[in-house]
Amino acid sequence: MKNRIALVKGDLAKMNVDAVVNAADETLVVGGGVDAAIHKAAGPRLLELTRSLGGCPVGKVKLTPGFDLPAKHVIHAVGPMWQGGGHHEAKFLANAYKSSLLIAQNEGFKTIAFPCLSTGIYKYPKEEAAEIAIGEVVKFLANDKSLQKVHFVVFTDEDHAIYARKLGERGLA
Ligand code: AR6
Repeated sequence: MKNRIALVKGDLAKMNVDAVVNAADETLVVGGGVDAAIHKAAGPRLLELTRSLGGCPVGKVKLTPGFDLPAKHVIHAVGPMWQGGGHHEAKFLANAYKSSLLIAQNEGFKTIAFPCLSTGIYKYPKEEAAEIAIGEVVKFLANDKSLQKVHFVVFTDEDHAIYARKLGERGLA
């Protein structure tokens, strides 16, 4: 398990993997944060395509090519907006990770990179979100033989510290 999980601090849009997961919103039309970085690096063909997809519900994903990104594909995952915790946010966030992993498995992808879904503009508490992210990936990898590497790509020192500690506690760092 340990060698199938990596913690990276940096820009998700620079990851050379089969798929990067984008923190999208339900419209799939360009926003801020990591979504903006992905669209900037992927070029205008990505926005042209995502505009035509009819959106995506919270907790679900849609797959596109990566266009000008180093990544071959983008899995557009819609995480929940934090509303205090009583609106099934944890379930929706877990579903966004699960749906991303499932589509990667179905497509035969070997490598995937996640940002910290929902923890920026959507304000999901970072600790709780990291627990869900790591928990879902570990659960999935335990029953999967196809994915070789899951990268957690963190952008801030704070997220790096949270993930390093949580992975360390599980013997995965
Ligand atoms: N590489 C990796 N991580 C990044 C990057 C980057 N280039 N830029 C930001 N992050 P956010 P959300 C981190 O706000 O909270 C968009 O407008 C950031 O530090 O991108 O799910 C969508 O269209 C944070 O840890 O996504 C939606 O409307 C994480 O990425 C909305 O934002 C997620 O922050 C989604 O909000």
